[in-house]
Amino acid sequence: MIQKLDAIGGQALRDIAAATQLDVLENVRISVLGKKGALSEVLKGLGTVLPEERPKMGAAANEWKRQIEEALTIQKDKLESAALNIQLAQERIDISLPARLPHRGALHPVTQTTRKLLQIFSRLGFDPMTGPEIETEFLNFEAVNIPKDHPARDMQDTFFMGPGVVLRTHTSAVQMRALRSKKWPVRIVCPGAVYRSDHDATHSPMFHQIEGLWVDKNVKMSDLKGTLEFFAQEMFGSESRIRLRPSYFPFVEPGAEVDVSCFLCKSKPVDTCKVCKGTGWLEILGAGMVHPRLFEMAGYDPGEVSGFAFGMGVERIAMLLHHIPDLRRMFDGDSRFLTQF
Ligand code: FA5
Repeated sequence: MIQKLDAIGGQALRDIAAATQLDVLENVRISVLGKKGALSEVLKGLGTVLPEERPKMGAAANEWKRQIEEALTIQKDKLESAALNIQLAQERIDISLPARLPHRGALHPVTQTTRKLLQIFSRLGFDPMTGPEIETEFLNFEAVNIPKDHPARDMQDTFFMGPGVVLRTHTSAVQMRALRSKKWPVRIVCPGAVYRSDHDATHSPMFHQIEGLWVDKNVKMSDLKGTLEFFAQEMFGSESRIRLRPSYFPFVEPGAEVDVSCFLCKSKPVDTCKVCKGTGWLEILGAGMVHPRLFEMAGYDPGEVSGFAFGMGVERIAMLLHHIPDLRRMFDGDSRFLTQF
């Protein structure tokens, strides 16, 4: 039996030393020390050995077991550290390579333009105020003097969300919210998205407006003109002029469409000007003196206060500033277009 143990032990040590892979080493361990391994089988046979021989046999078997386990541990450590060295060599990082810069986003031209507009008006004391994009039909229309059968409703093709609820068609809806919730004086600018069933190179079904409203004692048309002149010069350059053309909006009286002098061809309009098409003027907003009906509906006394309001399209202003020919590009999400701003 001793010879058998020596043969098994000797062979196991040679197999362990020859193993170059961890799985091969594990197979050697199982074939010798596993439940049905060669050494385990011999130990199971100890019962058949003469009682006086048994301690000697047992001690010899345990000694081989110890030697084999020790050899397995040493070989395993050796193979593992060799595998680790190979892995480290393969995964070596070249720290001298230049870093890949993260892709940085930028503010959308509409956001940039809105922020600039709010900044300009804040210097004249206008505070920002917002209202909901899903608005009651009442505040979007009736409250700003556009009753149900009024032809002006056709001017703005409306998206209805349900009975009496619309996607607001203009930020003028915020005017009545302001008048109802505040006591005069009121001096606010209201930025936000508005929606109309409209779609071509200069019209988008969703676009942004900024509404301005100033209500106080003795606010005059000349205050409106001065305010808009300041805005035009800050936005388009100090040489900019504005002109008011009579126009109709149900919520103002009198009402005007406001043009700004073309900042590209300046005072000498040229037929080829891409921006103003040779007219020398660009239409940028609607404005006027707040209609007395609105004051009455909000519980103000039109004999005591007066005010002006204006509303402009943010995309149109961004298009003019950056010479963007098609408004729809702003909402395509094409980063080649957006990264130019
Ligand atoms: C209005 O919406 C009025 N509420 C403005 C107003 C406010 C007048 C206060 C008087 C007093 P209008 O429909 O013209 O008016 O729109 C105002 C601006 O929004 C336009 O000058 C234009 O710049 C922009 N606009 C209108 N429709 C679109 C559209 N579909 N896409 C992009 N911009 C548009």
